[in-house]
Amino acid sequence: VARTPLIAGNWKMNLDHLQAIAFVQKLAWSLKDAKHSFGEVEVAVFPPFTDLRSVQTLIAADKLELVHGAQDVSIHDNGAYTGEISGAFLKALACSYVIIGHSERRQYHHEDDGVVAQKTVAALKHGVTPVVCVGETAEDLEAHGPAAVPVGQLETVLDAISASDADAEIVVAYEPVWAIGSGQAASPEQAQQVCAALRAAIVEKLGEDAAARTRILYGGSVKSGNIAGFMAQKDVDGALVGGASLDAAEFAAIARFR
Ligand code: G2H
Repeated sequence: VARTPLIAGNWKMNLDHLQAIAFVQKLAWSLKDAKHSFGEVEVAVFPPFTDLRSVQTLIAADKLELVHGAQDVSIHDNGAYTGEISGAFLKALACSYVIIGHSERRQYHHEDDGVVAQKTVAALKHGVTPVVCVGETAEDLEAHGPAAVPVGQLETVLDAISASDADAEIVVAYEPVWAIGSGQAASPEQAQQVCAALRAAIVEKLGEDAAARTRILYGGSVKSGNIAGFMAQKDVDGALVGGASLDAAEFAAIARFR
């Protein structure tokens, strides 16, 4: 199965809606001289919630070769949940994707594997593809080795998908917590080892076909200087980029990884 690579820019809590418009215009310009065309590589941006309508409108009006997604979703559909944003709202804003279970949400908002699984099912229910983040801390790595913790995190999500009648297309992002924003990326071989273990877990829980279709991204201090090494790995199908996605020329260079 040929999996379309996905280069995803997680803006985190950066750029307001006016800055977002200027940034996306600059990014679209920077991507114009990409060596490969949209379709061969999918490029996605993940702005804050307050930017989504502006980014959606700009992408549609200028027919930009970009898609957009959100950084989180509620487990609920609607109702008295102050501050929450439902999958239905994201779908209405034409979000293709939503990041779920980023380590910053796990750390600062105490999201555990159960909540991450519920959010994944909620996104699928509303037709927004979840980008499910998993990864080990430095302490996990020391205590359990490289793959045990991320595989365990993913298994909880896969069990919830199996138990629901949701359509099963997900994207998985392997983000070792020790590599996030640290400038110290995993090696391509380390990333491949864990991504292969994650794919094996998908084979076991959802079957060969689902595993062959599922894109698995590496995230954690990705930049234009190290992207090629990750993309050369058999089980790495793209990248979730944080800091480097806030520089349009640099992010476009990452999307031109070949
Ligand atoms: C990990 C990553 C993007 P960065 O959080 O999700 O950020 O590329 O800055 O390490």
